[in-house]
Amino acid sequence: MHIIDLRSDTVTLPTDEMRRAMAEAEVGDDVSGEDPTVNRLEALAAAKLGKEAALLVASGTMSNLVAALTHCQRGDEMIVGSEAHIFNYEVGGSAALGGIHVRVIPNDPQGRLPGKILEAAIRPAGNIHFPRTGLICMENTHNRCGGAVLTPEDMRETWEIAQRYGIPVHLDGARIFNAGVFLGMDVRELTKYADSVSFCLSKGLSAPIGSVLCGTREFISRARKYRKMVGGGMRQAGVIAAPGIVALEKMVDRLAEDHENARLLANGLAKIPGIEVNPAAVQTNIVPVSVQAMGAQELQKRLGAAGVRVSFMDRDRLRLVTHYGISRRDIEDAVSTIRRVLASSVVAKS
Ligand code: TLP
Repeated sequence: MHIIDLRSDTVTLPTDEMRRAMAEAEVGDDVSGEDPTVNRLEALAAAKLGKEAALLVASGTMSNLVAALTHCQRGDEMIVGSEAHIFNYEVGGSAALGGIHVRVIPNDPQGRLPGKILEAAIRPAGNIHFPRTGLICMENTHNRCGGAVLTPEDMRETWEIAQRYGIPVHLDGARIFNAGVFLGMDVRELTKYADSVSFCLSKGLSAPIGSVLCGTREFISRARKYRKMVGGGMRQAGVIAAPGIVALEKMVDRLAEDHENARLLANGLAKIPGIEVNPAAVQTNIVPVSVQAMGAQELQKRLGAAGVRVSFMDRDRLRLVTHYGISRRDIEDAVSTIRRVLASSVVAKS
């Protein structure tokens, strides 16, 4: 059976060029700053993100954790959106490992932090009872908000509030290049509204491993120490950096194809009774689907058995993600399989 894997863009496999780059990479001990390929990737990433310096880390989760540890002190409070990946899917690492108190405010459906609510959540200085607000986190594109894109104006609003109170801003830009491609804009138009930015090489950009944390030279040199502390100091990491360079140089523009496939998928799914999807809300490569016919977990199981793998969001929501390796034909096949599985479930019920 041909499996169509729409669980995540994390399932992408490295391209042939990436595999060759890994095999041929010039390497050295990166803990001592001696891996030329890692150094090249970090310089390239910093330039593309419009920051002074960058740090290769093992994963997006590690990148966000290292950013939080570098910005905050123990007992500080970090403001995140209720739908943020940092809050929902990172095992509570900043609290468990950094002693950082997480303050959650509701995201709006687009993944923004509503200005008035954000401002009200910032702790006034000088009161002995309060933790210090040490960091504000944004996410773009926004995973749990269906791959929604924050515009430069959205990000500027949060940034200006943070600036007014002297609070640093971290951007979880795991899929920031999807946002740039959607907006037809250089990502630096977005990243200029954050002090630090994390982005992932191993999602839509298809590299096998790695994320990069970017910021000022001073911030990154402190972050380097925290990366070591959490066990993320890698040695001949050039074999990871080499496909990352290919990802940044060759795989960004093609994200448009994933966005087009996601729209095709959403339009196809919208015509199927028993599920609900809003094609107009699909901006990038993530398609969230509300399930009415049965529990989301049950539908996920039935689709998996029929060869379409999707991911579970919550009791009545599934998520489908398009990526490198998924063709237009796969989308058409997935839609007809989903239609068939739902139709047979309805028949079985009656
Ligand atoms: N997201 C994964 C899962 O963890 C849910 C996915 O399949 O989408 N920030 C954002 C916005 C992310 O979507 C992810 C991964 C991360 C950070 C963490 O990256 P990794 O998986 O490399 O630790």
